Amino acid sequence: MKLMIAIVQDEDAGRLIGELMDQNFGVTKLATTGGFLKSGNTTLLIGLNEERYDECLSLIEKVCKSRKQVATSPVSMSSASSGMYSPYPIEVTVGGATVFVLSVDQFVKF
Ligand code: 2BA
Repeated sequence: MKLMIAIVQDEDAGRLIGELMDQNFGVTKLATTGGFLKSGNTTLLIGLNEERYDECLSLIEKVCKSRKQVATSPVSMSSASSGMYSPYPIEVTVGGATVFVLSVDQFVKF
């Protein structure tokens, strides 16, 4: 058995959960926050049998779109003349999805 941890954008989460449920995957949704943008995203825990691994990954890839976001960089640039630090806007491409796959030693339901 595998545990898929998929970090997706909030905009894609509802549709992805719907499609996963339609295909009888078990899903748990967590409200999470990205460390870089410090804005909300969604983390899904999906426990599945190895035979369904490709099917699940394909669904995630199909639904989750990459998007550009403008963020104020947490990394500051130093101004040589003033010695002041000022944040500046940067564009980053977020997603489609960041997926970690773990092998599950044991799966128990009471
Ligand atoms: P955030 O940490 O808020 O990152 C959002 C996007 O900002 C990233 O998109 C990436 O394009 C950019 N980014 C992140 N760190 C950066 C840096 N040091 N310099 C420049 N740009 C940077 P994604 O890579 O698609 O990641 C989307 C979200 O997935 C992340 O949100 C984070 O919540 C999660 N994530 C990504 N990689 C991860 C990892 N190795 N471990 C844990 N979570 C991860």
